[in-house]
Amino acid sequence: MTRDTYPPTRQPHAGLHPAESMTRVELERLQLERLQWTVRHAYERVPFYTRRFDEAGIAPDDIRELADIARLPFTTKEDLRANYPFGLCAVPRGDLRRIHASSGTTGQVTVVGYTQRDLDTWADLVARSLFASGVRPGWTVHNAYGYGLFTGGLGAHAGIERLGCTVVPMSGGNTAKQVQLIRDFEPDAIMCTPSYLLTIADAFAAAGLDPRATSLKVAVCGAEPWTDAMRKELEERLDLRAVDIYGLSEIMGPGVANECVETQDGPHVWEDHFLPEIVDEALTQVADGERGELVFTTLTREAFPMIRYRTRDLTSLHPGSARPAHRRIAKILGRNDDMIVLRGVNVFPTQIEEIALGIPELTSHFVLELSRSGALDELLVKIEAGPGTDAAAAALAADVFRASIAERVGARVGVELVAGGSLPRSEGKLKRLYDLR
Ligand code: DLL
Repeated sequence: MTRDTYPPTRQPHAGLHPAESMTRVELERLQLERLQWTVRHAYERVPFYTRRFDEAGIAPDDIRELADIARLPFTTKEDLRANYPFGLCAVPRGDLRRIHASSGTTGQVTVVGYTQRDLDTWADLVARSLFASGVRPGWTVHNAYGYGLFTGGLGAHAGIERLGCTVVPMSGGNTAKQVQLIRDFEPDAIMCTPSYLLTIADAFAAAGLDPRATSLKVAVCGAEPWTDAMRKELEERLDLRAVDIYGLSEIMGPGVANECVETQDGPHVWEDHFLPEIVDEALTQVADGERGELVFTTLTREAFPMIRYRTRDLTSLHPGSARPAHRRIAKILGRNDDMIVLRGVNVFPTQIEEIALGIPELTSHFVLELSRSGALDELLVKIEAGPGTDAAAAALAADVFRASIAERVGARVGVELVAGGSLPRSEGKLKRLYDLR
């Protein structure tokens, strides 16, 4: 079974897809058609959804308007694990053209599969995301997202080609070679995690090279939470525009949402393919502008349709700006499973990052160590001071850092200055939190 509604044209090499300039009313009409298709497709093809919908007493014909989505049951990461590997697949195995997997924190991977049409849509949406980022056909794009089961490398790769650019399929790691090839091939844009871009900038500096003197004009960064303070740091250190790309394997991979370079005000969700909602802790939908957990329903996925998938990412929805019909998500605060609850206060690594980058003597190289003393949890922030900062200035900065965290986050934490270069450097997704309890 294929979708009955499909984009009228492929994403053009230059310029906008018709769906990007629709009115909100036109977009919602398309969303409703596609939601009805998806719900029926999932219900008829995936026993898990048949059972879930039957239990909830809802049938595909009950979806008459977009608001009816609130009657559908949620899908969670645990559901994906329980149906590992192909229980949620809605097409015959032979129709899958590719499989990706995301490594869960508990070790068990979750699997996603794509039909040819799913892969085409994905390439189109990454091309759309790159165009929104300011990348143009004919450019060379250095792709330092990891290749393999992770969706970052191959997902970005197909979109770079689809836009009509030259891809350098570098993958992650091997930082000295990244530096060398950026110098030799003179790419116009780079795709990698924000923390890895920082590692690359450090490697330029360590080699006595000016990171501001590269050919790079745009960095398309995502796959992990990062703050506007980090954006500023990257833009200043590398003299480029850093744009936010968001996505997750369960929904597609990179390119579910992307920021526009002209506004840099949070990723636009490509709502012709994904229907976003924000829910509170009671799993009730909240209004646009309010923060909660981001939930996605895929609207065109053939192989692995996802109904109300709970991402665990905390953010809020806002009206579209540079693409008026497509709502934006605010920068992700963090995942609710990355949240540290310290004596009743919620702490996110992004809050610490923002504060650290506001103190000139400190760097964004820090880790969080959670330990237990008696009945109480304690958080220690280990951080590197900037190169050339003398001991007295660094100690003073550490005091300011501790006090700012107490004031702005409301949490009492320990701060320990560690030697420059002693903390692990990112080669992809950065691990900030070490739970020693
Ligand atoms: O990280 C897909 C991706 C690759 C996105 C390359 C962007 C660029 P997963 O490995 O399944 O997929 O991890 C998805 O990463 O739920 C968020 O918690 C986080 N994440 C992804 N993009 C962003 C972003 C890829 N721009 C999980 N800002 C998501 C904040 C992000 N967090």
